[in-house]
Amino acid sequence: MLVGMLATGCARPPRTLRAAFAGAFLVGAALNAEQFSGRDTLGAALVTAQFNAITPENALKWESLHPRPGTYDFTAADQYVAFGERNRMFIVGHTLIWHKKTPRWVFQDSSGQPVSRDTLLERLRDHIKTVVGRFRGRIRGWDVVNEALNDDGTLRPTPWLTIIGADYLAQAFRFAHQADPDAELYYNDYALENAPKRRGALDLVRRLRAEGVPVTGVGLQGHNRMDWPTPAQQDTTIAAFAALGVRVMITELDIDVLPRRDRPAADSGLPTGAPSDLNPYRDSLPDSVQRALAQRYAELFAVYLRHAHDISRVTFWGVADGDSWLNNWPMRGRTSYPLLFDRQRRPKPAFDAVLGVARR
Ligand code: 9MR
Repeated sequence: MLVGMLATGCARPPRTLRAAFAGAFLVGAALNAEQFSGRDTLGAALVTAQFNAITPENALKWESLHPRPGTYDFTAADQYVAFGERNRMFIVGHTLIWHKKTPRWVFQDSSGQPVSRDTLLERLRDHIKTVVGRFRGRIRGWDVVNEALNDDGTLRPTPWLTIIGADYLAQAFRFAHQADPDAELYYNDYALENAPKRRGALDLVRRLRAEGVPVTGVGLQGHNRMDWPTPAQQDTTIAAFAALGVRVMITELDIDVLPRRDRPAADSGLPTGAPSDLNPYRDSLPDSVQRALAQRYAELFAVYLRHAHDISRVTFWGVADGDSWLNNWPMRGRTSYPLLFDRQRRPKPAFDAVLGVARR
């Protein structure tokens, strides 16, 4: 009977994201050390069942890998890559250049003065050669430059820009290409769905490619809200980058259901136990919001699927709600619900809604 059902196509449709979107795009998740070390057994099991691509949430940032001059620590990075290889996953590296999580020494000499352009370029070359070279042929795609743009589309005034100059991006991509000629190399940023920043990123990537710089993909991070971006903005953005001839990826997907108003400083926490309109769902998510989140995920996945030809991967920024950075942003101590699996690692209605899109 069962065999007959399978043969006639009446068997139950896939219950995993990786199977549901096979043939369309990879579905990935950002992993923390608890997951890729296997200490979080439930989390690790969910990852291997559901996903076929992984990104290290923090383990490959400069500060984690290269905390002091000449000192590299690959303990966590090696474990991350081994996890991906054991489970035959597409392994992403994140990230080579960022204005955050880069130790101060990188930009300073021994007396605390800014280093010269040549010194900083040499430090960058050494870092990229060492890190990308170590995982050559194993890490298949790198976020080479992360978040280099301001909201208005101009280059963000980071020490990379002020010390090296605007060609720091081209240099980073070239160093990465030398270290692993087969790796895909990405520019990754958030809020590219907003027109001014999108224009800046399109110009940047177009210019780099015209100069022969090996940029092969663009990562749209996808830190979304319930009302932003609209499906139309998402659609236009994917189409615009695809038209440049690069791979497009959704690289850090989540949807924030919590209110954003009256934003205190990022490092401030909520008073514990305080009733707060900034933390409205401390105990659970009301059904109405749960349904709205499911609907919103379905709406976005419908756009991704329409662009399956241009999109190579959709990666969630975390596995289950309890893991998400959004519990601590823009202030610490909130209870956030941005992903497809709840705090007990059970699938939420949003998970079924996303699978439903694949079946349409
Ligand atoms: O989720 C990450 C969080 O655990 C870190 O504390 C933070 C700083 O390193 O970075 C978070 O990930 C960011 C990613 O690396 C780049 N895009 C924005 C992500 C969310 O802040």
